[in-house]
Amino acid sequence: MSSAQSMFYTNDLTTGLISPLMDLDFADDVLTGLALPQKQLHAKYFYDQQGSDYFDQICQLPEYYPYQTELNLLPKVAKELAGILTSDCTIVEFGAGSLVKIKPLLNAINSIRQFIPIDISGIHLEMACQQLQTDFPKLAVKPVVADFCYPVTLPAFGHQQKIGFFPGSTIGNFCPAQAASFLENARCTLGPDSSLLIGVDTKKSPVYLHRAYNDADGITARFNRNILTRINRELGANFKPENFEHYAFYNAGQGRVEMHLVSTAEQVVDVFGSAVAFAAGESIHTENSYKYTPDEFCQLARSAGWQVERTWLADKDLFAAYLLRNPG
Ligand code: AVJ
Repeated sequence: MSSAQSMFYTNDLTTGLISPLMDLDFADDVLTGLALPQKQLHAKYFYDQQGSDYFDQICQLPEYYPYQTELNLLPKVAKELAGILTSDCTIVEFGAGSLVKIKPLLNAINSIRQFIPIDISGIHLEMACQQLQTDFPKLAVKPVVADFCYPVTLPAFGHQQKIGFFPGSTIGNFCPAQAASFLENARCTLGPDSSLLIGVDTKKSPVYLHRAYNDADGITARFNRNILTRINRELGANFKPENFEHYAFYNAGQGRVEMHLVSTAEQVVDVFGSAVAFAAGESIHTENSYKYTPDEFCQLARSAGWQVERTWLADKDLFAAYLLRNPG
């Protein structure tokens, strides 16, 4: 799969970015997902430019606790890491987004020489990198536009110590088996003696979770529906986003928040030349957001060959950060 994907990517030597030429994977994934008995779309497709902007707005919502909770925890984590990471090092961030969470680490850890942010949203990443470079002029910033669901080829590291950084509970978008294979891939990408600092949302009251994914201003609903607008624009579909309702709930059996778009009427949508029929009340499953108790997450990390060095729990156990170490 990784070789098929790399066919559509090219190295842009002027910016150092790797950018997609044409997204046939997207068309293929959408048509395959909409043909399943439970229609589904992969959550990574939320993040076009508009979707990345909506996500930034979600992070400012009082209901969406994971963002601010993790951000408040990071200075403490960074201070402890500064004591461990004493030789020159490279940080690789998976799903780097707006590059806010790397700042507490850069402020506290003087030995970081190089920063490699990986994100699927190219323009968003490029703009964030320009800002970061202004704030940290001596840091070598080497952005990579890529889908980290596949193994990613990184720019040369040199012989520096390597640290992966995967904040935001983005790992929650993967089902546990995919999360384990992501962790294994990351371990291979980062190599022997590397570490991974990862932020993971905890299990908690379903009422609290429900509020976080059903904000009063309806920003999460807009974020959810934007995936249809994107499919219309990029794949020539004719979804009417207003004919789909945002529906998010905690599925306790699976330990995940699910987001769906529910068709408010019987309708047929043209997608890339295919007629996709919806019954009234039928849904498209657009996202899973798995939550892990510390025990569950430590077990998952160990199953992927990592040692758990340190666990930090935020206020009221609302969020967790883990420092993993690759022994091999
Ligand atoms: C960025 C995947 C961690 O699952 O909480 C926010 C995305 N979805 N509100 C999450 C999201 C709805 C978020 N992640």
